[in-house]
This record gives sequence, structure tokens and C-alpha cells, in this order.
Amino acid sequence: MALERLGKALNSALRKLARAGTIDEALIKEVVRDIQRALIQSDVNVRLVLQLTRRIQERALKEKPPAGMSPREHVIRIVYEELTNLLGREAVPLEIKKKPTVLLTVGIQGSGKTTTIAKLARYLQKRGYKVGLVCTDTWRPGAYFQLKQLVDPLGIEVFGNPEEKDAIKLAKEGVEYFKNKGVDVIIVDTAGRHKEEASLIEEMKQISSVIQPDEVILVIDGTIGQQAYNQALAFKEATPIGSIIVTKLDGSAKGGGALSAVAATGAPIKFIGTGEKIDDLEPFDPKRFVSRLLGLGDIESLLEKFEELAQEQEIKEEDLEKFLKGKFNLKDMYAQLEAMQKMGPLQKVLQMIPGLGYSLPDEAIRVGEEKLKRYKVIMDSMTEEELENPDIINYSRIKRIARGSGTSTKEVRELLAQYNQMRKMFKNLDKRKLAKMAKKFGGLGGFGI
Ligand SMILES: Nc1nc2c(ncn2[C@@H]2O[C@H](COP(=O)(O)OP(=O)(O)OP(=O)(O)O)[C@@H](O)[C@H]2O)c(=O)[nH]1
Ligand SMILES: [Mg+2]
Repeated sequence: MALERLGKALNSALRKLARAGTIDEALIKEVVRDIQRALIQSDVNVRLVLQLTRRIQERALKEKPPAGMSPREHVIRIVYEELTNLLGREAVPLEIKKKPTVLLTVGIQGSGKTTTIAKLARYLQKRGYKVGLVCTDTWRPGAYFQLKQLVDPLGIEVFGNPEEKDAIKLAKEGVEYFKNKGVDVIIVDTAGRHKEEASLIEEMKQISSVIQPDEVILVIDGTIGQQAYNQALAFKEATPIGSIIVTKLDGSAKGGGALSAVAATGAPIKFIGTGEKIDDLEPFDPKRFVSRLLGLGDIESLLEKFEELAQEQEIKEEDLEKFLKGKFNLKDMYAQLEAMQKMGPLQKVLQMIPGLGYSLPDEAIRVGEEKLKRYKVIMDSMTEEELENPDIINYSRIKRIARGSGTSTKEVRELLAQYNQMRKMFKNLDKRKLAKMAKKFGGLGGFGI
């Protein structure tokens, strides 16, 4: 999970509040210091950290908790609010307001522009937009083919010419080309490699003035440290940055540097990249991000992801409802397990469930994923009737299924137990209640408060 270390450090700072008998000035100062350390270790711009923690401390010491909120909830809420403010408070979605909308991506070498463009094209295509991509990278050998290879399977066209050395010309011709083709969105990829940074920035300026993009997207590598802040400033001076995409927030990214770029440019983060695959792009919502970071759980984005998958796999709305209400049979479970696997590592999914937070040990999750595979093997040996109506599975059927799938009766029973548990769990998950809970941060369930 992205920013895992920062999340853990912040979470343990806040846990101190949950554990303490009383909340006094000394404790607040200690927690604020912990938060400070956690942010600086994650490469958040130092000046920003000092501003932020000063505000947290001031508010925590001065403001009285509103009625119905305990002092500890109050402090946690302040931390949450201030972190959210740092990231822009409200989600700002990418909007396609006119046809064609021209997007220009900029960023230094290797930040992930080309990969991100392919992901973004896919994201927009899924939402029904016709997308055209323009490669203006005349520096990196194979840049055009890299992009083409990524989107060819999706049937998305790339305009480019590996022989051409004039990036400005390519940008102009490419945008013209797709305008004539009547696409909805044109995304322009630019070079990150250059003789020197100054000439890279100059090329950006010229491309921008020739194609007049509706939005310039700065792509920032989530793994870079403190220099992110200045890098973002340099780009901002060249061309007005409309939004930011932070990449590589999977794995070992500290992320703080890139997040500081928001403050440097004043532009909102619209997406984050969470892997190398084409679907590893998530719309960014500061509130959700921070509650996830703090381990407050994030059921909303889980639901959103289900919804998106439902669309993608043409699972009908009723199916989703059925699933959430727990009225589902083994076939549904099978489909859902598959869907979950598609959603990415179980870890990612589990992290979005309130209360689970970081409390699940890594081993448990890995076992979980292994088990899913076994379950599928077992279900392949069940009859249609059994899958539809698992209640009929008696002992002799269990024996047959175990034999057929090369597993044991113990494992088959385990699967049935899991099914019953899942059925129960999802029955208890009421969509509306969850949304409400997410708003209230699950009563801060992750902290046991
Ligand atoms: N793990 C991970 N890797 C990513 C992500 N986004 C991009 N990458 C990887 O980062 C590397 C560089 O990505 P590119 O898209 O080629 O970067 P670029 O900015 O176009 O690079 P230049 O064209 O040289 O400026 C590739 O190996 C990508 O697979 C991400 O969100 N997560
Ligand atoms: Mg590139």
C-alpha cells in the first residue's frame, strides 16, 4: 500500500491519544512531535511540516471539542483536517468539458508520464470517451513505440513519428490530426529526457503555447524526496499547472515529497498511480486519502471500486446489491473472489475496510490470497446446483467435491464456512449505513475509540 510507513507512523502517533488516560498539553505536544517526525521522514517539505504541525498544536490546545466529541476524537479530527487541507481539501475530478479537450502532460525523466497517459486513456475510454494520444518525445529512443505498445490492445490511436526531431511540430500536427478525427480527448506526451533541464522547460513552454492545452498535468514520481517541491515550482513557472498526478505510490514510496508538490503549485492532485499495470490509476480524494493514511478505513472507495468493476464486467446493479446484502450463493462468491483478485492484492482491498486498518499481519493476507486460489479449485468441482444452492452440500457431497478437486474435506468445509461468514458479513454491510459511517470515520473504529 502506498505510503505505508507514513501511515503506520501517523497511526501509532494517534494511538497514543487513544491509549492515554487524559489528554493534556504534554501529550498533545508529544503527538505533534511524532507527527512532525513521521512527515519529515516521508520527505514532506520541511517548511510545510512545520507550518502544519504548528497549526495542529495551536488548534488542539485552544479549540474546545464540540458537543458530543471526546477530546481525543477532537484532536484526531484536527490532524485529519489539517492533513486534508494540505492536500487540497476537496477532490477535484478530471472534467472533460469540451470536445476535444486537450491535455498536456509534463514531468521529468522517468516520472511516469508515458505510463500514466496510457492509464488515463484507458480510464477515459472506460467512461465512454474517444481518446487520441500524441507522442512528442523526440529524445527517448522508442518513446513512440512504448506508448503504442501500451494502448494498441485497447484500440487507442497514437500519433507520432520516430523519425521526426521537431517536438513542437509533432505536437501541432498531432493535435490537428485528432481534432479532424473528432476525438473527445487528446493527450499529449512529452519528453522527460533532455540535454538539460532548462531546454526541457523551454520545449514545454513552446509546446504549450502552440497547442493551447485545456489542462497541463504535472506527473510527479512518488518516490522522489525533498527535491519534488522545487521541481514542481520550476514547471509551474514555465506553464500553468492545472493538476497533478503522483505516480508510484505503491511499493516503497515515501510519497511525502510528491505530496508537497501540491503546495508548491497550488494545483490539485487528480489521480495517483499505484502500480505498473494499465488499471493502476485511482482518482484522488484528499479526504479519503488521509483517512486511509491515518488508518481510519475507507469504505467509500471500496464501494466505488465495486461499482466500477460492476460496470466493467457488466455485473448488474442488482448483483451488486445482492452482494452487499449478502443474498448471494457460491457462484456469486466465486465471481466476487475473482473480482477482488482483479481489484488488486487483497491487501489493497482490505485496507479500505474500516477498522481493519493496519491491524492485519502480512502473513494473514498472503495466506488469504493463496486460499482464494484453493477455493476456486474447489468450486470448479462443484455442480451448478451446488453452486447455486450451497445449502444442499451434505457430507457425501463434500467428500465427492474434495476428491474431485484433489483437496481435502477439511478444505471444502472451510470454504463453506467462509461462504457463510461472507454471506453474514455482507448482510450486515448496509450501503447507506456505510456511507454514513465513512462520513463519521466509523466512530474512529480503527483506534478502538
Ligand atoms: N510501480 C509503479 N511503476 C510505475 C508507475 N508509473 C510508472 N511506473 C514505471 O516507471 C517507469 C518510467 O515510466 P515512464 O512512463 O516511461 O516514464 P516517463 O516519464 O514517460 O519517462 P521519460 O519518457 O523518460 O521522461 C516505468 O518502468 C513504469 O513502468 C506506478 O504508478 N507504479
Ligand atoms: Mg515517456
